[in-house]
Amino acid sequence: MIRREFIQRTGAAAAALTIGAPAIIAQPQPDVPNVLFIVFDDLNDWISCLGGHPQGDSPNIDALADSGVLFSNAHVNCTICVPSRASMFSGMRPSSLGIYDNAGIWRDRVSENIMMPWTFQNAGYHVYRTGKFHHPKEFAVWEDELMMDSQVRPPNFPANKTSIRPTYFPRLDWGVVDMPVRVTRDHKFTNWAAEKLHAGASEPFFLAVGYKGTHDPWYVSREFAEKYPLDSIELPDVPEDELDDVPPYPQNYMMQKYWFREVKLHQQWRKAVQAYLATIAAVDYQVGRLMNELEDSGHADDTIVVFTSDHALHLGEKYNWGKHCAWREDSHVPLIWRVPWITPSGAVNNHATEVLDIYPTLNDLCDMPIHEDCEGQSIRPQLENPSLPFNRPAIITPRYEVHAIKDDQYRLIYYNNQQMELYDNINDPREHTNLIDDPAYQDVINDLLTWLPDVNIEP
Ligand SMILES: [Ca+2]
Ligand SMILES: [Ca+2]
Repeated sequence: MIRREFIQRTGAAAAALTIGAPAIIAQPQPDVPNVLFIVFDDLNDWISCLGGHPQGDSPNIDALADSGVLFSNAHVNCTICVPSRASMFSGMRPSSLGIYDNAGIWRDRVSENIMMPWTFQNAGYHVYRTGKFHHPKEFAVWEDELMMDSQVRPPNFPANKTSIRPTYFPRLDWGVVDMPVRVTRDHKFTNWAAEKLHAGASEPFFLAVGYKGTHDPWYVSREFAEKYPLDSIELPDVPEDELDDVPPYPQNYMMQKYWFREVKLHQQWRKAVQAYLATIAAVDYQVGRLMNELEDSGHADDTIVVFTSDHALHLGEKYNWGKHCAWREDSHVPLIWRVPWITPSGAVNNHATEVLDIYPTLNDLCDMPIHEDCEGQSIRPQLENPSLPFNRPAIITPRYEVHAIKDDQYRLIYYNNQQMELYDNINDPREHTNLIDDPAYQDVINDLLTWLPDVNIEP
């Protein structure tokens, strides 16, 4: 089994690297490193190394984390696809771009010359892409690419056999399908990336692999769904009074309560959770295949691997469904770095950080200039010494003039009508209790408010 091979290999490598503590870096630095950038679509923290769901099972992602540094408290800067990716690939905050939803067009706001793949191309890299990277349209920067084709609709559509008809239909669908893994898009993305690696992709290369499987609708091959029998599925904990302390702004404008009501009304909650867990397992399998191919290609020792997701999502938490809010369910994503000549293996950094820093960190590691409007910062110090904290909180901007300030302990959410929420993530990791009206926290609130962005460009 491919995934087992990968775990065994990385396990052996990790053991070799961690004899004695601290871990010793074994690899010499290449003259010019390659980059493998893996971006998931809508993957939350339900992978096993983050533990967001007790049944999450992602042995290959875990093995990747074990071979590098896992940032366990990483957050996206916007909680929906287009603005999140525009921010991640420009190194600029959504509030500086003025892009807050999927209607935003980054080309109207910034030059392509500062966007990640162009800068790598300008630096002499060969840039390749498969699957979803920029969104919604891709551009001619790629030397070669495999487009993100449409998902195969199962013959028994809708797979959940319900009459759910919210505006989001037909995406609000899921189920077990008799579709072999080899016909899925993600499998083809892996095959294509493997071909690039094995065919002697011209070096240095920047290879972007954008897996789609965790974006709904969730159609899951039987072999992955069977790991999650329906009657074993654990549902998210949603206290009855959960929304009593949530201010009107998010309740009125930021929640897809209707979708969740529909899901429950049609007795689909458990089935959707099952399907999402199974899609994570399915895409995790692809990560294992991809990492094996990287090893077999001979590029593993001179390639930076960075792994993340464009945002997370709710499956019932806060009586909500989907994304685009300011809570942990929307912003908390996996972030893994493996830089064989820098990162120790099996290290975890638990400090709050933001994906905005990926771009300048890649620039730094590849000895490229960081563009002057970039608002991220290189986290090379944390890659070299993963116990180091960061010098600022993560800032999540789901909407115009709406920000969450996330530091190591707290999440302060500020809405543009000045309603706010405050959660203590150490004592209340699921953010059930809003502390905003408790005078004991006034200093904490005042301190976090100083991090609100000064610039808020209109959409
Ligand atoms: Ca997405
Ligand atoms: Ca609550």
